[in-house]
Amino acid sequence: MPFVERVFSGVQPTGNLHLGNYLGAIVNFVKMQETHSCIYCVVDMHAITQGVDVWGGPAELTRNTREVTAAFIAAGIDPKKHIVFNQSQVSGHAELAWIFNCVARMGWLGRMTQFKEKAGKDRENASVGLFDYPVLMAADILLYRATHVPVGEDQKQHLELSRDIAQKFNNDFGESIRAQGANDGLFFPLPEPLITGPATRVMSLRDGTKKMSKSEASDNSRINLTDDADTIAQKIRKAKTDPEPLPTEEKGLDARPEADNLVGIFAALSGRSKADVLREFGAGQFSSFKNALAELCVTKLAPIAGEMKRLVADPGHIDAILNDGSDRARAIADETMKLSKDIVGFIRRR
Ligand code: AQP
Repeated sequence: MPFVERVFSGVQPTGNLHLGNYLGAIVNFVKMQETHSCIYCVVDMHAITQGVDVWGGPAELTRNTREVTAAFIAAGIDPKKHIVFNQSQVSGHAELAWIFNCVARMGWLGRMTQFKEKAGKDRENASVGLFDYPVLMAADILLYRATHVPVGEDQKQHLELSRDIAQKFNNDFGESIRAQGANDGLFFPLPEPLITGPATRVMSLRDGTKKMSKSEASDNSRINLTDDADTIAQKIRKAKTDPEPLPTEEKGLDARPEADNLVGIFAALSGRSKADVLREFGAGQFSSFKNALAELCVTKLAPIAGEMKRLVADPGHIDAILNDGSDRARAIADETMKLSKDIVGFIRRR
């Protein structure tokens, strides 16, 4: 493949960052830094795709943008070695999204399950932005010609759409791409999703069949990254379980979504396999397992919460990190936009 390997991923500043975001995405962001050049984005333009009553208005958006940035850094992302920035500071995201709007097909977007879930029955009233969300996401990734995208399992379908858009752009403009000097006619890579680890889909603590989510009304359904030790312990103690003791083998978790979820969380936080966790806790009561899980959660998350608190207390410092990251992101994005415009045939100032 002619592309330099590069990682891109994003998190929406929509409040209530939770254990699912952490284990499904942020932990992998941190890991990828060791082997790749990484770009991590606070996707504030995605955050406004639902009604203002949902995302909370300007002050809330600003606060949440700083909080996600703080979470990235507190979790171990290095904004000097890699790039951390907020999406709206780089206009290329919107510009490339427009070109991709003209490449993507209505039918492709109509199949996106996240839109169907979020729009619900009242589709006529959903914003155009919510429908178009996956096209903007493709632009986010391909603006940096990123090759690898660490995400939770819920984003798999959107990643497939990004690949379809990249492929159709390469096909539609193949001749023009070759005329720009790319002999193989490939301008955009087909980005690969990295959906790894034992917690790619962390489920609600109240219902093991539903994804842990920022927007779920019950705060007891999730562990927020900002929760204190007592709140974490209380939420784990209250987590829904079934009356059976834990199984001794992994296949015993089949058809037991709540037990499977809690064992998966334990495994992910401790860096062990589910089988290994069951070797220690299998056949025991949930109460003792829950005590151990609460302790583990507090040990892993309390330092992150403490560091986030320290960081958000200094908004000037956070904004400086975002400004610096945006400048470096823009330098890469401008190059892609310049070439994309030439490929499409837009006249630009030279
Ligand atoms: N429950 C989850 N388990 C594993 N990974 C998850 N992610 C989200 N929820 C889980 C991953 O976190 C990253 C950032 O997500 P996002 O903020 O961009 O979007 P989201 O999926 O909308 O987050 P929520 O919590 O699910 O919000 P709502 O309530 O609006 O639906 C992504 O990589 C995502 O896969």
